[in-house]
Amino acid sequence: MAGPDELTPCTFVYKADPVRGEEWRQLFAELAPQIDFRIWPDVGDPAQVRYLAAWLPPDDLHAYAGLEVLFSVGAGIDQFDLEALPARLPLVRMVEPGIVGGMVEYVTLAALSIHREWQAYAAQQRAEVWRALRVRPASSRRVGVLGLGVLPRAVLAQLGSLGFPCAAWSRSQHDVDGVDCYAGAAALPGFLSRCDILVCLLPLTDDTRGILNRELFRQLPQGAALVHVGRGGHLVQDDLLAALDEGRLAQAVLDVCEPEPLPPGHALWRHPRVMLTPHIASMTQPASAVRAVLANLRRHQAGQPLEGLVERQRGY
Ligand code: NDP
Ligand code: OXD
Repeated sequence: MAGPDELTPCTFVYKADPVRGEEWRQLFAELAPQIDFRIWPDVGDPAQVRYLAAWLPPDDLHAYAGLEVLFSVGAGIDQFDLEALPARLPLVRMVEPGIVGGMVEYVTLAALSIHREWQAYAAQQRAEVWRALRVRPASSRRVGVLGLGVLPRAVLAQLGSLGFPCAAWSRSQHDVDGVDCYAGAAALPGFLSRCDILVCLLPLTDDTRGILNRELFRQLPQGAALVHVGRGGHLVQDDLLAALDEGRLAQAVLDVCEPEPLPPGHALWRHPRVMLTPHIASMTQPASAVRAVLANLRRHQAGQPLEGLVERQRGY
C-alpha cells in the first residue's frame, strides 16, 4: 500500500475530448511522471490499465481485466450503463473546483438575468422602447434548487450572498446554513410553492427522469422561471412549452435538452421566452481535474475512501 503522498507507477487511460486530453497528458507528466498516461485508443495492453477516465467506456471494457477504478470525466454519470459495468468496479464522478466554479457562474448569470428582466430589456431594445420596469430587491425573489449536492451547495452560497432567499430539495434531509432544506417527495409541493426561480441540478436517475413536468410546473408560483442545468431527460419539453404559453412560467433558461443537439426547427430554438445554451453551463477544467484525480489515486492506493464514489443502487 502506498503512503499518503506517493503514487506507484501504473497505467492511466484517458478517453474523452482529445484536445483536453493533451492538457491532461502535460499535467500528468508534470505532477505524476511515474504514471504511464495514455490517450485512448493508444492504450497498449488493456489488461495492464489500472485506471480509466472516460465520458463513455470503451466497447471492449471486458479486456481491461486489471482495471481498478473508472472515473467519469464529468460530474454526471447517467451516460454510463451501470448494469453493463462490472459490479466490482468503483465508478467515481468528477468532483473538482473548476466544474463547481463554472456552474456557480452560469446559474448566477441566469438568476440575475431573470431577476433584472434582461430578456424583457432585450425585446424592448429590439423594438426601440425606452421603458423602465420596477426594480425588485433580491430579497423578494425566492430561489430554490432541486438537488443539494456539490454543485447546488456552491450555487446557493453565491445566490445567498446576493440576497436571494434560498431553499433546496434533496432525497435525504440536510442542514445548510442560510438554506431552507426540504427533503423527500412529501416535501416537494411546499418547496415548489416558494420558488420564484427554480434551478434543476439533480442527477438523472430512474427517480428523477421527467420530474420537470406539467404537474411540477403547476405547483410553482404563477410567473415563476426555470433554470435547467441538470440533464435533458429531467424535462418534459412539451409540458414546458405549454407552461410558458399558458403564462404559468414566465421564462426558462435551458442548458440541456433531449436530444442534444436539439433538432432543427424545434419550438425551443425560437421561443421568445427561452434562452438556450449548448450544454456549457460548466466544464471539467484539466488543471484542477487532474489534481483532483491524482488526489483520488493517492486515496485509492492508500486504501482510503474515494471522493465522488457513485452508489450504484442510488444511481448517483
Ligand atoms: P451530487 O451527486 O453531489 O448531488 C446530487 C443531489 O441530488 C443530492 O443532493 C441528492 O440528494 C439529490 N437527489 C438525487 N436523487 C434525488 C431524488 N430522487 N429526489 C431528491 N433529490 C435527489 O451531484 P452534483 O451536485 O455534483 O451534480 C448534479 C448534476 O448536475 C449532475 O448529475 C449533472 O446531471 C449536472 N451537471 C450539469 C452540468 C452542465 O454543464 N449542464 C455540469 C455538471 C453537472 P441527497 O443529498 O439526499 O443524496
Ligand atoms: C457533467 C457535464 O456532468 O458536463 O460534468 O454535464
